[in-house]
Amino acid sequence: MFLRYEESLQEIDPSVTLPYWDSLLDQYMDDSAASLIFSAEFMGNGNGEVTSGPAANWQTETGPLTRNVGVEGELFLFEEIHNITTRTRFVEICGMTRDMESYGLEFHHGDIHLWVGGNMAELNTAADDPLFWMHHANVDRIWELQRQNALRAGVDIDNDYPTNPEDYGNENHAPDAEFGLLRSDLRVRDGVSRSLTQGIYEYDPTPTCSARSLDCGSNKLRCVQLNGRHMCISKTLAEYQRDLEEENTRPQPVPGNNNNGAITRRPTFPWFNPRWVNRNNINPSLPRPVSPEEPEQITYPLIDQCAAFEYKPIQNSFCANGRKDIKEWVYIPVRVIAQRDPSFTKYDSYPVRSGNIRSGSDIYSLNTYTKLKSALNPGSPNCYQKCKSSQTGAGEVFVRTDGISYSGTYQEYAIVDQRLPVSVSVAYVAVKSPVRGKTSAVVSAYDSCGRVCRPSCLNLRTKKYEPCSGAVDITSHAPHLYAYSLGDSIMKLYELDSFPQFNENEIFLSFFCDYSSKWPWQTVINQPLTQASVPWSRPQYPGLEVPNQNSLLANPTRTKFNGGNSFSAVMNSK
Ligand SMILES: [Cu+2]
Repeated sequence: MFLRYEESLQEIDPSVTLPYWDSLLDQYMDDSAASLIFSAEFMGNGNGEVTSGPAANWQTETGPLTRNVGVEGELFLFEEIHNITTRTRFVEICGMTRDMESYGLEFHHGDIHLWVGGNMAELNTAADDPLFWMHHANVDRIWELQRQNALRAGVDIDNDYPTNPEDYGNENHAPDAEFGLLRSDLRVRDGVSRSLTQGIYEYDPTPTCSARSLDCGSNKLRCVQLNGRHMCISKTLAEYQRDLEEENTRPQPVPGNNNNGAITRRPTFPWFNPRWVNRNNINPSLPRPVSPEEPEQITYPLIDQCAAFEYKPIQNSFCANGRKDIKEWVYIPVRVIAQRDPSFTKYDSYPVRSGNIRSGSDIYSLNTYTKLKSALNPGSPNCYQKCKSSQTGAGEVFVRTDGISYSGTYQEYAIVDQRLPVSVSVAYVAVKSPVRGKTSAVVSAYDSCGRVCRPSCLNLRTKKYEPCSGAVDITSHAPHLYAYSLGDSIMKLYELDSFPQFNENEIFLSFFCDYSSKWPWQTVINQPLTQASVPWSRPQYPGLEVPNQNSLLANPTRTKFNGGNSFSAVMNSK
């Protein structure tokens, strides 16, 4: 597909070659969203409507091209690419039922879609963003590195396409399915064959640096050392401009001087965070790469979990079934109960005992209260490496709606008090208006580290919340549990007559972000697809349905959330 794409571009401009976006260059920056790639010189701004760069003010079918970079998701990690490119069999990296977290190229590639956000985060609009093509060119590059490794191991590449339906997924990816792209002579399995991959294209190597050569080959990159390993990372726009200025004020070469006047200096890394620590978590039982390009002992930079961050606004597209209008949406309130993040270790308010400040554990910490701790019983689920935590104690919990009966998503976040062992907040999220027919949607919640929260729904009889799937049916029958605007939704929750009262019973969905290691939807797995299985499916209130298990249950053993099912369907990226 990429060859055809490149050929088409070359019909207009023969000098065009496809660039790939090696997002590793951005991942290990302190603030990846500040990368130079999101400047006018490269891909344009990363937040909200794209108004600079080559795609400035593009109108797509679903409205203006938008991005929400760095709000959720994650860029490729060094470790992920290493794991994938050291496999020798294609099935190891493509299967949805295999160890996706270690080797799933498809699985990890979806995190970048989410990280860019906006158009990129939705399956049907992702290709609107030019970054999509550069990201996918990179996915293909990683695949090619794996293929080269397989060739070195003597794998019969031409016959390496998986034949087990569990491995290749849906029928469009069956080995004998049609290749498409006007090539009726080809089948999907031919996509890995030598005839289609050898001698036709190659990938430029990604920039590297070493102790001997700190030059990354571009003045937009710099070399950093993390745990003894040198790697190139992108500059921010500010760093790039500062370096350019320095360059301009540098003494000009003096004729006859041997070193041409060049100043040899080690780069300084003001943003380098000493808290990036060594990690040695490679599974020793993993097979070694056939031709390891890395030294025996590999250490990976661990990203600071407590990096300072700013809340970034989210630009929703308000697009439902192709109609782009906030009037097509209604608002529902969602309660978020968040436990203190176990990795949020210290808030600088300490107990004083016998006249001394005891700074081992702050006064809010769960560790201080044995009874409370055993009642809340926090786990330690898997999460994105680069998750965010604020020193003020304010934390984000994202709440997202994905249409079932319509095409469209909505994203919002609640700000929770991370200092407290447990705190409550409300987010107002939008779903398609049910005025022209019942609306079905899945509501999900997860924190900035990708850890999902457990949904529960109000049982109107017992007035208690009970585990549910988060999938809701919303009808226009009265009484409405939705409002036509965010403002009206707030008005429904509060009685503002004299002294504001809060009507908890108006909130039918509640999420508990408890850092449990358990799969949050456990209670609804394998229940029949009927509304009878849930306690409060009364007609006048939103009913509940079990979401599509195949799409939602990407991997029941982990709680890292991959943004719903948006990117579980793209398999064959070549
Ligand atoms: Cu993709």
